[in-house]
Amino acid sequence: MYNPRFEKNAFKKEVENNVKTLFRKTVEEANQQQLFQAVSYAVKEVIIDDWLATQKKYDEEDPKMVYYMSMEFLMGRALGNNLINMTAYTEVKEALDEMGINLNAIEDQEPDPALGNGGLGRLAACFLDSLTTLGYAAYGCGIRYRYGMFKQKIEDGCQIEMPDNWLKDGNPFELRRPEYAKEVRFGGNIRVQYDDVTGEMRFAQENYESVMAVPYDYPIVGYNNHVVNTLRIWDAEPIVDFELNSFDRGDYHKAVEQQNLAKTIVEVLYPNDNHYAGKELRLKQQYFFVSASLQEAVDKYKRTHDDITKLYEKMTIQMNDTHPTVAVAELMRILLDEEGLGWNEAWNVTTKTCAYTNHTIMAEALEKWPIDLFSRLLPRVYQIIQEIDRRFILQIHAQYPGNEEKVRKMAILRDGQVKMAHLAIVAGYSVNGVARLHTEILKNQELKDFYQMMPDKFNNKTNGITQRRFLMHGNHLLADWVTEKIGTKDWITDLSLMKGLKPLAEDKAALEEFMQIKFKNKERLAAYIKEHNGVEVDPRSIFDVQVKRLHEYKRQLLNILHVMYLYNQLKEHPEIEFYPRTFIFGAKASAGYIRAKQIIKLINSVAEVVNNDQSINGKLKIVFIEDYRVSNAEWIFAAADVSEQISTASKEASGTGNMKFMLNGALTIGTMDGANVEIVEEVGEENAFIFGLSSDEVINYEQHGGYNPMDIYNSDPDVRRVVDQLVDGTYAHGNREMYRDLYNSLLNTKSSSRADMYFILKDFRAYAEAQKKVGEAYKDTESWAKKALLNTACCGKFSSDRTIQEYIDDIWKLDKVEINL
Ligand code: 26Q
Repeated sequence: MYNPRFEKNAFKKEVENNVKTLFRKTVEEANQQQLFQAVSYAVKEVIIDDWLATQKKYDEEDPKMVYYMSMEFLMGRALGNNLINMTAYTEVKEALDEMGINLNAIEDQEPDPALGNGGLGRLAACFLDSLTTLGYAAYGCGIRYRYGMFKQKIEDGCQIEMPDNWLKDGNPFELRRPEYAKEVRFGGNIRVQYDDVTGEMRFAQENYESVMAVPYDYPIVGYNNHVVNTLRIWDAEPIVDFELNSFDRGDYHKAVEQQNLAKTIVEVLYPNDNHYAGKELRLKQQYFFVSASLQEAVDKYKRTHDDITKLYEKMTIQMNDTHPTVAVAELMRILLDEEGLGWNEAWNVTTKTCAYTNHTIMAEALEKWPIDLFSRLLPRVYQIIQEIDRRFILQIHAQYPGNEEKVRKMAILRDGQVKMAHLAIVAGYSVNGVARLHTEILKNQELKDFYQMMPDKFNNKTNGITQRRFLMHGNHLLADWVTEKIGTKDWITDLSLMKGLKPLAEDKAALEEFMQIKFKNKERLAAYIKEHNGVEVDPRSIFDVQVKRLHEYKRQLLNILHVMYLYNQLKEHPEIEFYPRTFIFGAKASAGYIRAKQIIKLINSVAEVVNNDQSINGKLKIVFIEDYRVSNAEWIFAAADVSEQISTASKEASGTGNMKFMLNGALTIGTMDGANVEIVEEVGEENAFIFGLSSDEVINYEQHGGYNPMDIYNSDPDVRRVVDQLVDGTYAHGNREMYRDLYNSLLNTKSSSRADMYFILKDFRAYAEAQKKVGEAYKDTESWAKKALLNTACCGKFSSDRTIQEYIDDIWKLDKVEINL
């Protein structure tokens, strides 16, 4: 497609000129990083026109917009993705080729903006892509962390965390917007004043510390529609830099304090995934970006509207988990204290504006802030929460007279804590889970009392992923093939069209082409592994992949114990028929999560032993990919034959990696958990390998104190053997203590509240059986190809475009915008 905005010669000139003005160099002299910058600025130049046009359109049409508030946006690299969405990738690649610049090489120069941990952060990024592609007005609101997710190095099999200074070379796509800076206040005390005229109470914060929140805007480019939305992430700067006059220059101490506060607030992303740590700085971060975003949102509204009580007609706020939930109290504060509304009016606006998405039922992930900490840091916001709580308890009493049990279970303030999920549910007009099963568990177990009291708020929005990044960009061979086979590119914005591939399941030639593409992607990944791990893997072997954050509930330990079991089998019965397999892992562990780090070490230890054992003829290889992140994920999904989705049933709210694998034609081995349930529903149970306890069974065991893993240990010699190998030195150069804690976690009640909390031994046999079926199925090349192709063909439901349309229809009710240039 000819794209006049990327007229070749003009674009080349622009790149040349950028190299000159930015670096005082010629294209020949510039290094790859400088070329990346020069090209990115040239691309941004084109984006800016659409960005302005979009803004103009929004000003004219005044559509309702969504503010997606999230502590995390795991964007991944921008350059390639922007080019794809501008439908200019091929042309720009050609233009650069002519200049002797390799687009892929310079794409690789871009630091991966890792402003997120895992699923929740990546979901936010996919949502912005879909919102913009569908033509809806949206702001992403978050934090511009100086250091994103740490870089992972593996040394001696252990994870080492290195700082991710992603901004060190500057970021060509960002735009600093100091004109929208907002002051955010912490601590101090609240003084009540009475208005001389009206006698009304006014609340003034005194003796507080404050910082200036300064926004940086990132363009979010829609696919082929000229719509550009904004990700607005906030940096903190000392107030003194802004208001020299109002600042008491004598107070040097205070100036330094403010400097420190500003620096520390945005310093680093907490690398916890599904784990609440109760750190004061984390609460500061939350309030910091929420307050700044809300102040700006209200200002923006007021620039063109005068009735603040109608705010909810023009904007809605989606809270990505409880992390930004302080938004409900901050919005109340703005409406009460700054806009002068009465409580009922303010509450009416707030409860029509805020909505909440829950991403987990893991108890340790629930945010419960100690009241003393919370009230000290956010005194006025705390007062408001007290009043919300007081009124809510009255409501409970009215609905359940005399039922103190209900109050105890549902109150927002209880046991010295502020329960953020309760606040989000009480103040939100919508509460949603992220997969059907997850939402059912919320309604019937975790949030049952709330569901009974306010059933209409609850709804499900099964997650999705963007095919633009995870097929078009990550797997262009398959993308082109799909276009050719279904005869249209429209799947790029309507993934349901993938079902047009279904008839090809009976077309041998097509199946061969499909598997040939898979093979090429496996070769590409094998080369990456060779370069980064120094391990030779055979692209003809089955690529069995588990990539996701490391967490006990995700059961990487089950996977590696099974690999140990396979190895034992191969050693003992060298004659057995065994299709060669490569087990690929990628995972970061939270820095403080010791047991997760032990599992990483174990995987690497098993890899070392197995990969170097000549006697098994390379039939088994294990690879731990260092620094798993969005950019290498794109290649990994493209190359996978088998997708490991083996969480303890009921624990994984949805999962989204599972969908990326499916899209790329991998078969799922998994439990009936999260979105796996819906994946199997779409593709058919015969095209996946489902095993293990159901969520009902798990929940039932949990309600009865667990199960006894010793029964399995004593009765299943294969299980016993691998468990014993954790403490017999096999994988620890003779050291029997190295994995003692993992051993204890499986067998010993003292090491954790329950032995084998995640039912690893309980599910082991079923998992091994399912894996056996994988091996058998793969031998029948044609039948495997069919199953793989059907996974790609049936993935339509799992586009984030579908998810977003549901959010819009059921929750946000946004107005669609069209840009005609
Ligand atoms: C909380 C308090 C303090 C510090 C950190 C945190 C914290 C940070 C990140 C708590 C949770 C997270 C991330 C959770 C997450 O990624 N959940 C995943 O969300 C995905 C998108 O909905 C789902 O697909 C996954 O199933 C879910 O685990």
